[in-house]
Amino acid sequence: MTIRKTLARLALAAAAGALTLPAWGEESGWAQLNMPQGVTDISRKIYALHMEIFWVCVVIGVVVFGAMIWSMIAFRKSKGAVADTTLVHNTQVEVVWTVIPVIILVAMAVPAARTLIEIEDTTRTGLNIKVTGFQWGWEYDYLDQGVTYFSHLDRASDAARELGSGVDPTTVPHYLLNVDHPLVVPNGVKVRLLITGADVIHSWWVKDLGVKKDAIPGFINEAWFKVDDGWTGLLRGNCAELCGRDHGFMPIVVDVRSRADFDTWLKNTAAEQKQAASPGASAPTGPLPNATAPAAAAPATRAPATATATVAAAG
Ligand SMILES: [Cu+2]
Repeated sequence: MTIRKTLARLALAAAAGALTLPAWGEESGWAQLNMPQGVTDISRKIYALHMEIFWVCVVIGVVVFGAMIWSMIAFRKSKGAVADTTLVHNTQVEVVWTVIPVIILVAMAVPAARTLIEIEDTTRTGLNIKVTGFQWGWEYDYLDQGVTYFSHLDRASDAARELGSGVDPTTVPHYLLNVDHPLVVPNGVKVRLLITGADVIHSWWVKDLGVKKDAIPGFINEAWFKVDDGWTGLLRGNCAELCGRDHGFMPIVVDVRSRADFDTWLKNTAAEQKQAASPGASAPTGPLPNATAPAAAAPATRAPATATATVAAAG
């Protein structure tokens, strides 16, 4: 009786907990259970494939388990059922149950292969960015513009995650999902990523872009995305390869801007970095070139203070 009471109480508590779950990311409710549709043509094609195959699985599951359960109940021994052997080694039946799965597999493979080929097509890109994963953060290198900077977990999350910090993580906006310097990209432009690792294997994963690629030391993996024309905003992602102690503390933020905004940002950042690197510039640990800029613009426009110092501090 007491066990039953305890179980009932636990079930009630679990139900109450499920109803009051905090919102995670942009999605809420049932959308959290499914993969997102994303903001690129490819991410929507991946979603469509996922749904198509999901429904194929549902139909097969219902038909197979339905027939199985019905047979077990309707033709049980206690009802006096006798095994029917007409289907054993029946050529017609064997042809049918071979041909139907082949048709289903081909119907799934054709659109999947088409999308895969498109995902691998990294030609005709408008912007090339090298992405290097390291313990623990990301380095973004705009190859043709000479802009390079490091992206780390934001300070608020970093402070709250310390043992005994006294900070309630639920009070930190986008806890463990925010960075100091997001990857800034324009919309409507095909962006090619050259992904590699500096120490161990990481994986650059932003679900809304439909990109998840391993960052392997000594190898360069390619990926690309083209955010819908006119879409602006922040996208969040994570390292998707268990890479060590702080694997959970190297999020990814992608700041998608209009073409004009992006060009301005790139020009300013390139100028700031050039100035910081020139002889006679202030010491690397000094204030950032545009530290007085409005707070709203700060995260993306700040030049990376010097990467080596920051990386060393992070380890
Ligand atoms: Cu990692």
